[in-house]
Amino acid sequence: MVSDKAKQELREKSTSDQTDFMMDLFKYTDKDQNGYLTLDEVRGLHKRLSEDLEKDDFDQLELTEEDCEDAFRRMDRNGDGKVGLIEFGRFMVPYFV
Ligand SMILES: [Ca+2]
Ligand SMILES: [Ca+2]
Repeated sequence: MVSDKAKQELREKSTSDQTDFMMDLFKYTDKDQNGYLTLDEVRGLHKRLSEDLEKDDFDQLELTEEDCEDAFRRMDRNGDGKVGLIEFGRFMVPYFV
């Protein structure tokens, strides 16, 4: 599961609403709930979004499967093939400011 240290770091870098949003998105993406995202899970998020959202909303996202792979590689800073909450948070925070 997500460590307290990771949650702490997120809280310091973002407002509590943003933290909640990121935590929810992280949990939503982390399908097996082991506290790390894999490329398959990020690809799975893409698939689930495309199924959950109205087609028009999804088209507006302009999110392709290649974008997911690209985003995953950028999130996985230490290149171990897993993205923890800290890596995820560091990737997400710039989009909120
Ligand atoms: Ca996982
Ligand atoms: Ca990593």
